[in-house]
Amino acid sequence: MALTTSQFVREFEDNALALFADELDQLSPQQQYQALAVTVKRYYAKQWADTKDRYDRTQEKQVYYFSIEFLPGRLLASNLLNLGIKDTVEKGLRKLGLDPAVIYAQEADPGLGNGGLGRLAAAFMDSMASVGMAGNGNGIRYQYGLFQQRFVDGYQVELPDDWLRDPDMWETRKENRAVIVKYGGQVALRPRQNGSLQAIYHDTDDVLAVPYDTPMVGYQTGVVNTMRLWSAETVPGRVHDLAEKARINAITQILYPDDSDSAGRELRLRQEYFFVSAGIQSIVTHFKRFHRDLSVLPHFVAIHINDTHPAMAVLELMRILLDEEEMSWEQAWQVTVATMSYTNHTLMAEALESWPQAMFASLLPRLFQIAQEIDRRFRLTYVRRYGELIVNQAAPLADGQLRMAFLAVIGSHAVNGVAKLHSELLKQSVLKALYQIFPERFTNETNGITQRRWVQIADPALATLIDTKIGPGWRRNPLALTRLREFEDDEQFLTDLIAAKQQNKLKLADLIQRQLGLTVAPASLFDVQIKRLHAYKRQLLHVFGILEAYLALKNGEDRPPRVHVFGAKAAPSYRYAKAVIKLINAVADLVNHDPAVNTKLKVAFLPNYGVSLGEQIIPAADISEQISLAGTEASGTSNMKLMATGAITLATLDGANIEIRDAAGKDSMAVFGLTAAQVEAAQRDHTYSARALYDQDPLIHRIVDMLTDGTIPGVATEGREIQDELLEYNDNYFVLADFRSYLAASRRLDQLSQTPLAWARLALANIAASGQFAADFTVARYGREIWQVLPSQPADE
Ligand code: GLS
Repeated sequence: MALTTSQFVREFEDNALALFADELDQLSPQQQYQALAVTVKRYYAKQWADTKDRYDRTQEKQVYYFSIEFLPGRLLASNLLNLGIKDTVEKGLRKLGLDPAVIYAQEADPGLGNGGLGRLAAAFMDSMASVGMAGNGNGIRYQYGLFQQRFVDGYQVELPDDWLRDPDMWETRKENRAVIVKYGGQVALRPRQNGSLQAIYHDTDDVLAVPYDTPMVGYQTGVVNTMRLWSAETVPGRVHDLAEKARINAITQILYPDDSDSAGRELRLRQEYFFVSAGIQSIVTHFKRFHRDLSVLPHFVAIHINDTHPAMAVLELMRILLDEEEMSWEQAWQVTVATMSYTNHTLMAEALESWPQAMFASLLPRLFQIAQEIDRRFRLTYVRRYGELIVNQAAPLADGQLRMAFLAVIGSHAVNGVAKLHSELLKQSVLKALYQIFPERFTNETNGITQRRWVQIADPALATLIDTKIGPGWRRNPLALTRLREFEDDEQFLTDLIAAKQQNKLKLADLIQRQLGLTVAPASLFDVQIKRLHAYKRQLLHVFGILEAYLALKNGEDRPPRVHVFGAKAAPSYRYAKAVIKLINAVADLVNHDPAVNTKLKVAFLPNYGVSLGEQIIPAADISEQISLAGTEASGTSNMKLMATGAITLATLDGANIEIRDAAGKDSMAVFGLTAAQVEAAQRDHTYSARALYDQDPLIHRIVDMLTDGTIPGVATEGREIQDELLEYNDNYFVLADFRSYLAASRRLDQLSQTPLAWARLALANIAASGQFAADFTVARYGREIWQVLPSQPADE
């Protein structure tokens, strides 16, 4: 959009005055932020209204992305960038004597997700608007996001994430679009005249679902899509006692702080039904304003089930089509399957949700009847062809449980994993039986990231440098980054790349100093691992690498200096993960205070990792640790963000690491460890013995002993627990098995760092190859292959 600096300054001042009845310089930074946000809101409001109006007029197919998590990050800078007015606004702010960075930092980072899954959902929203697809988010407006993490004496302490304490400046409450969600009660079925059954509900608990809409501003497309988050309230005019009110408020009060762990609690089930039912009801209501015949729904609407949490969308759409629209079962089923699609995001058994049938039936009696009928028809249809065994393995109801992933596959026309390896493993393991029955439904859609946030906003030094070589075209079409390959022998450019990275490292060093009181040398290698804390991600392997370096340095060996940067939250109930947090902090204490090593080795564990902290860490990384046990990380996305800003990946052949290596070239990644097939074989044949490695390898012996022999102060309990996991429970994630090979790969990086130009060349290869991992391309593929919607602004892939 066209905006001059002076126009912006005038409008900003006006808005500040109107909001706070004061001049700008009298306002707190938070008030200045609010006035600025209001100003920006005015710049996109018309585009937002126009986009909605256009969708209504043209009836272009709408994608509804159902996700229990969204992690959009701060939106101010992103909205400015996408509107094309970031430079103008920043110039205006400076003219007024204001620091844009200080104002940006006023915005709360919406913590409405745990990790990669929620961040991916938010990236998809940004990308759909940016490629001109009609994408709508549907989720929960949690009053409290994921906890704020502090460290006290090295232990994780969880504080409430009261992200709505200052108002969310972007959301708009849409009272006029509220719907009622019903729980519990009884259902009676009565035959209708046309032979179908009418469901009559008694004694239900009713909750009002009020939507809050947040704009998803496309990157200079004029498209502004909507992310709709639902909040639970009491139904006006009904009498509720206090306990009932509290029960209703609880539905959208907190985000479950679990990632790969299914919380398995009734409240979670209520949450899931809440946003699913509200979302489907509002889709159908909106659709009926324009169409009489619901059988054409799949031509105009695609509903995406992001992981199993919204899988009951299948049941809810069936309920509405059967009970409210009086469709026959056959027709309702055909419409539902054609409308739904499903992404699986993990192989972790504990994350594949299933609900005790009794619990499900009492909270959602009508949905349970529908699930039973789906199960009955599924068995009937396929048992003759596939046999009892396979049908039992694949059916939604078994062993007293309702298995949501299976329901999602049966009720969808397309199912995908999130990286090539993951999509293959799905077919061979958890969804094997269903793959035999519905092979044509299975596809792969490798995850993606938004270079807008991670490069353009978070790494302006790199972004401007790239512009000087290939022009700004990559900002719209990240594939243009491949042209950077032409400069791999341009020493001046490589030197400039190093300088840009150095500038980012200085900034991170400053943050580490401020947050931890720890001085780190920006000339060191910054070795970064940022992700949820989970045994399979193997932060422990990284710690063992640090301990090996510690021993070597103590022994007088010389090593290039390294700073190990961690960011990770552990689920509050996940004991092992919390033990590893304590261990990392204790190792940090040990090495950071030991003058014999601390000029060469530092450990910085920054608390409260999230999108905003990621924006500060990622551009400063030299090494990206992607070291999960092969076959366990579905895709990973920090691997893509870190490569895009020129870190070199230290990785197992897991998740999307494999595709990153294929894209950037074999030598551009330091690969180590067992392959997924090797791990599978070792598990199947029981050939792995951690104890044997401990007994045979003196270095492993020494390091495992360090957990309990007092070398690392303060970890008597945690060290013992971790040691037991390794030796008594045979090291479920093969940390010891991969340790030697991890070390060797890490030492290769030490070697490489001795030749800065060679290092920079590999960094460049990674940056140049990162374009294909743009979420813009990922959503375009989903559009083509799954949702049958085309981007209106195709970037040339
Ligand atoms: C996850 C996977 O663990 C990640 O590997 C993946 O990148 C992400 C997005 O697809 O989804 N699954 C999950 O439950 N949490 C994740 O972050």
